[in-house]
Amino acid sequence: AIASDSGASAPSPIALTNVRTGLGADAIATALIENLYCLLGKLPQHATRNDWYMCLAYTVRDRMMERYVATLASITETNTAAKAVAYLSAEFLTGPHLGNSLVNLGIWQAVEEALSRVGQDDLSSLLDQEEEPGLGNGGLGRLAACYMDSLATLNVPAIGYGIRYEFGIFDQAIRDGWQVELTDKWLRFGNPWEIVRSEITFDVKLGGRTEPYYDEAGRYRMRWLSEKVVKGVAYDTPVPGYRVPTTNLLRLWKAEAAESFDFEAFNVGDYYRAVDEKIASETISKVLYPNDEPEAGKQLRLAQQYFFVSCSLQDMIRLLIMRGKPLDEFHSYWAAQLNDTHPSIAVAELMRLLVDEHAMEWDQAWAITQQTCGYTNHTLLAEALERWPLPLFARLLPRHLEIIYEINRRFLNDIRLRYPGDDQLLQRLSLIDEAGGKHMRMAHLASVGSHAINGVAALHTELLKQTLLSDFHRVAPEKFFNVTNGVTPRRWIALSNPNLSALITRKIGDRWLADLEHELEHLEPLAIDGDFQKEWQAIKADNKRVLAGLIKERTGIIIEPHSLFDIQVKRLHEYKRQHLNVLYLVTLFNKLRRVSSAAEIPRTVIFGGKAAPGYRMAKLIIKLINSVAAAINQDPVVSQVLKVVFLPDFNVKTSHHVYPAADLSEQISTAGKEASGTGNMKFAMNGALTIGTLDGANVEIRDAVGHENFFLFGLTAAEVERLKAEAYTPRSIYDSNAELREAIDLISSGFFSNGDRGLFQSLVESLITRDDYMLLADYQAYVECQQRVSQAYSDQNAWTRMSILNCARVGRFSSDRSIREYCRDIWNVRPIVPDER
Ligand code: B1H
Repeated sequence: AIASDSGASAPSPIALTNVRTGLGADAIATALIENLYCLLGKLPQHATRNDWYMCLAYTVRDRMMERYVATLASITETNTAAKAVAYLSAEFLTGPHLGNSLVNLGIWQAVEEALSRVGQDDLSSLLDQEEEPGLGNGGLGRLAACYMDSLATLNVPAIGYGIRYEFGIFDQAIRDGWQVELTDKWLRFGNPWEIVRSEITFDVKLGGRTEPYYDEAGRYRMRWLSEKVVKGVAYDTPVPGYRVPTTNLLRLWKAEAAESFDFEAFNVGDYYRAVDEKIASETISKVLYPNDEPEAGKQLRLAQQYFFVSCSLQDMIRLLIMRGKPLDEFHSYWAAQLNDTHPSIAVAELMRLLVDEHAMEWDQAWAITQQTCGYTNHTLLAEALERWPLPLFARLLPRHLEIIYEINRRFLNDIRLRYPGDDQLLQRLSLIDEAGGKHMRMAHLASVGSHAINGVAALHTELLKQTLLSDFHRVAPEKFFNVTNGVTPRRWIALSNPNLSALITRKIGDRWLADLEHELEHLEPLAIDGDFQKEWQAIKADNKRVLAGLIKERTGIIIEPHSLFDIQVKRLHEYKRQHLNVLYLVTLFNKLRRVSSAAEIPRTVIFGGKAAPGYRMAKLIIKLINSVAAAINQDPVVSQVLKVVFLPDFNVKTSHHVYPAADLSEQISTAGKEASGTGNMKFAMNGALTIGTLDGANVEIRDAVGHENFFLFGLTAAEVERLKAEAYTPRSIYDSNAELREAIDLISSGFFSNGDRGLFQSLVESLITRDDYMLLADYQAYVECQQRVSQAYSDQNAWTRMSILNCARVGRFSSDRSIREYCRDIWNVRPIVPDER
């Protein structure tokens, strides 16, 4: 039976061949014309490209509804035992929906055929119409989207809960070599993928004070008299699994005024104040914070977090009650995963809902909260750890502050019993940092309130246990798990690299996209097959031509498709060391100006990525890349063998063309700093070789593909720490390495900045005097490793063999594997088989 989300029983299932559901070309063609007419009010002869995109999107969405409704029923109906996952994340970087939906529903060809029947021959131009929802900064938000794809594909019922930002991550333009930020108006032409659930709304209180009272049973209780209330409205986007009956949902909350008019103000004639209130409420879901680090002390950021967490938990309780289950079984029906600390206020909010709103005893509420929550840590960087100044926290969430004090009191008392007299330990574990101005430590709240804590790659989890959360590891080692990140092969191979996908299917059958872990390795024997190598090379060459076309269109730079495509795409950050890559480029430039370049392997070095608007050094690195690129590209000799490109506005959509075109993947972070990385996996799946440090998931990728098929360089995490402890002096490296000095001096000289010697001075200074990220320590090893890359590339057959092996051996980096591990180790959830519905 199919039930609606409102709990009412629905009419019997609609026939599969209905014009709104049929998956064949006939039904789709009819539906296109009908939707164009009924939803957009257009006849085919008047339809614009965007009209066609919109009616195609609606037509595809229609085709998900039956599975969507049925999946939802499995978590709303009484008599179902299925435990569901609530993935709580401040970011979901889904990327465009259309192409992915066609892949997952298996209707790509039917849609192409239907389009040609209605006179539209160019599916790719319609795919291009879609404005991507940029509701995330980078890896963390994209991981959440990959996990939603895998949850659905594995038939695990799940809801992704987050924020429907009106403005996502900014669009990046490059002017005079500098990054310029433009607002992302992704909703400008409407969003055909979402369904607004005007009836699913929750009130969220903010500010004010608390007050004790005695309830009817004479129990001493607390109530929260808030200063204001905002309303969250649910916007649902279906998430179809890959060729399975499950279609999950992404439920994003939009903030609205609790009352669209403040009638009291209106009645006393203060119409403008009434409207102001409305605007203030809507501000909460207005814009994504564009930093890949927390915004220190920003009240709005905390309000965003609390807003979406409160709506989500209230919704989860509503759904449980709808299923006819008692509240004390909450944890048997929900596993809530906290994607970093951004949703960690969930620990206190669930306690508040259970204790204050539903009158549950503290101990029982605490047991439920801990059993429900799991916490994923994504970074060890000190500056990326969320801490809220207590006064700010108290002002916005006075009741939660009390609850957290009580959680802390009980937690520390328990520690006192187990470790008598260790006051230092208590201070280090406390949820409150008492040093300086008092702060709330959100990673501690998440750790105490969860039954499981995980890092995102083996090395990262080890470091997490040894450093950031070592005390928590000491007092509760059983809570710790590793779940190495993964990426969905549906988007990152099938959709982005259709030709490679077709080749793989021709050779090993079509099961690999649903079982990458076990199937992809069947490619291995083909690595030495000459004919297969030729086909592999031809596809890579095609993909490089496509990217070359895109680069010409976006930057005007003409690149040589036969050159080695050496690519570094990721957020700009000093620890990711894009400027180490630049130091190598300047070194190469110096060398090529001196000696004949004839012997050099031609390279195109491509950068892409956004810098946080307030991160000055990251923006300066973008300027440096563009300045060095300009000098190299206009040098008549050097540009014969070397071109450098900064591809503006790197996002999910652009990235579809980037990963498949790479020969070399740059993963060169300072060891110990990149928690996992996920771009490293996308590149390898598409046959790029990696040049990288022993950091994040690189370690596991290298083990998987074979050490001989990976270009390793640089210090290990342990060596970095040791060197730091021994008083690292970058200047002595600068003094003793002539090539390095020449490169740095050329940057200082003003050569790349029209004689302006001041422009890059702060960057050069930081390298020579502090070099927090150890570029100079790794410089020589990197340059030499790049020489090994060039040599290896000169033997195309050997390179192709390594490329095939890289792809064939990275099956375990599918997000399906990651999600299976979360299900088994952390969530204790099982797939629902279709006939259980
Ligand atoms: C990652 C973040 C992050 N780690 C704060 N931490 C943010 C922190 O808006 N904020 O405040 C946003 C993002 N993002 C990344 O997560 C890691 O750097 C990558 O190494 C990792 O692959 C990715 C997914 O686990």
